[in-house]
Order: sequence, then C-alpha cells, then structure tokens
Amino acid sequence: MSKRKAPEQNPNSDFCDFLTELAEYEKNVSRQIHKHNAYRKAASVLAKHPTRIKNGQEARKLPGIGDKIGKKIDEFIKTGKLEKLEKIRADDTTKAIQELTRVSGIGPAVARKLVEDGVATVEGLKKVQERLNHHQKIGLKYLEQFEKRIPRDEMLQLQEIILKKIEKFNKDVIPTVCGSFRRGASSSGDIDVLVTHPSFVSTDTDFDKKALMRGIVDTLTKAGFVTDSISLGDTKFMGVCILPKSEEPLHRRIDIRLIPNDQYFCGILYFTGSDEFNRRMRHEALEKGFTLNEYSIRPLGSTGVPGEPIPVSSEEEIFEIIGMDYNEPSERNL
Ligand code: DCP
Ligand code: MG
Ligand code: MN
Repeated sequence: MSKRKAPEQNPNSDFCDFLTELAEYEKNVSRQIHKHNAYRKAASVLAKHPTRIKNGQEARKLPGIGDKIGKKIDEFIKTGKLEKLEKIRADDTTKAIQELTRVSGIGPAVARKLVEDGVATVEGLKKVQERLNHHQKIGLKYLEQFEKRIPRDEMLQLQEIILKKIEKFNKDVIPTVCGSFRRGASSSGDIDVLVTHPSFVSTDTDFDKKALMRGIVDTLTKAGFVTDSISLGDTKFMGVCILPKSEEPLHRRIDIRLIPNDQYFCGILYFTGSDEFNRRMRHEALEKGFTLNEYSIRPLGSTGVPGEPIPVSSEEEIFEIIGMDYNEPSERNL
C-alpha cells in the first residue's frame, strides 16, 4: 500500500505484512469487513511506529491494537509464523477466490460463485469469457497492468494531460485529481478525478450532466488518452487511460466523477481519503453532532434526524465545523 514506508524505514514491516495479508483474507474470503478494517488499521498504525515493537504487550498500547492482534504479534515473534495464516494460505477455495478477485470487476461474491462452478484460476476465466460482463472482460484484459502501481512522476504527466484537455474542451470545468495522489503518495493504484462546473448545483435538474460527461470523455478519447470505457453514466465515468505517445504505455484505471458545485468540497474531501482518515473524520463529526458524507455535512437534530446541508466553500471550513484542526491532504494518510 502506498502509505507504507519501505521496509528499510519501517522496523515493523513483517508485522505489517502479515496484518495486511489477514486484512485481505477478511475482505475477500471471509467477508468480515470489520475484521478487515481492524487489521488494516493495526497495520497502518504499526507502519508509522518509529521503533521495533518488542512484544504484544507493547503493541497493545498503540491505538487500534487489542488483545487478539497483540497475541498474534507474540506468536509471530516466537514462532516466525502464524497458525491462522498458514491455514488460510493452504486452503484451495481461499487461494482461488484471492486469485479471481485480482480481476477488476470481480468481487468476493462473484469469485466465490465462479469457484463453486469450478473456475479457480485466471487461466480458467479466459475460457469462460462469455460469463463475464464488460467490466470484468476489461479487468481480465489488463490484469497485469492494472496491478502495477503508477509512479508519482507518471501521475504528474497524466494529470497534466487531464487538466489541459479538459480546459481546452470547456474552460469553466474545474478538475481535481484526488485519491492517494492528492495525499502526495509516491505511487497510486489508479487515477481519481473530480470535476465540477460553476453552473451545476445539486438542486438544478436542467443542467445537462450527460453532455458534459460525454464531452469530457470524448475529448480525452480523441486525444488518445482514454483507451477503454468500462461504464459511462451521467455523473460517473469508469475507464482506462494511457500516457499517449509513450513507447510501451501501461494501461491505467481512471475514474471521473462530476460533482455539483455546492457538494464539491465534501466530494474532494471524501475522494482524497484515505478511507481510514474518512472513517475517523466521519466518526469525529458524529461526536460533534454532524453527519458527514461525500455529498454534504449536515447537523443532527436532537432526534438524530439530519438537517439541511451546511454551505461550505473550502475543505478547511468542514474541519472548522467539526472543530478539528485542518489536515493538509499529505496529513490524511492515517
Ligand atoms: N474511499 C472511501 N471508502 C472506500 C473507498 C474509497 O472513503 N471504501 C475514498 C477514499 C479514497 C478515495 O475514495 O482515498 C479513492 O479511492 P481509491 O480506492 O482509489 O483509494 P486511494 O486513491 O486512496 O488509493 P490508491 O492509490 O490505491 O488508488
Ligand atoms: Mg486512487
Ligand atoms: Mn479510485
């Protein structure tokens, strides 16, 4: 994961590795999202810890690490492995689900169904293409490329093209590349672009969202930047792009979302993440009597019913409303 320090800078990287592996198992195989989140949280806390953890007891002093993970750390220190992980790794169904969910568009539920029907490998998938939808076909086609992270230097070049082409198409459209890139990550998994337009507000039913999205996607396609469309809706495009004119360009996943002007800052905040940071901030908001999501921040009345969205004209204002110190995007990795 991008936020993880390189092993040589992270004295707890072996703990982080097994926690991440457990997190993936809980997400993709056992489908226990709370356990997934708990392992991920623990891994990211340990990744930030400056010194080598000596035992489970020391680990338990850190936020997000409880008895169970503390015990696992002790077991790992003592035996160099984890019984639970050894079992997981040896299980055929688990292995098959983990392999199939590498494909973009194949989630745990679809993977499990495929495995039940005897499709257990990516090679096997290629023989049952007729079972796959458009998204999954593209996921399979670019499987290896989508798994490669995008170095920041390439993200900067991709961003430049996006900004330039969109500006040329319509100078009023405001694009922002969010996600891990905006948090300053040295590499990103995909490209998350938010766009808004000054005359598009959420209450306006007349604004031609479809025309704007189509226009943007057509422009980027004609420029040789967008190579495939996974899906195109009124406010969301999911697709594939490359750096045009590069020798052997890698195909990258790109999402473009059109956000109403009055929801832009809540949108930017949400899509900048990290998802862990978003969870923390939503929780913090609730404690202060507000409900925060990707669209708006609203006060919660005494009955717990949300009121009207509070108008905000910057991310800073959202932090202010909640009474949190402002965090720059680069400070939102945890
Ligand atoms: N997001 C979220 N909760 C989710 C999924 C996404 O809050 N379950 C938000 C926070 C993410 C942002 O959307 O930062 C973009 O999602 P990505 O999956 O693209 O995550 P990142 O851009 O942070 O990481 P990566 O570099 O792996 O793409
Ligand atoms: Mg991303
Ligand atoms: Mn994304």
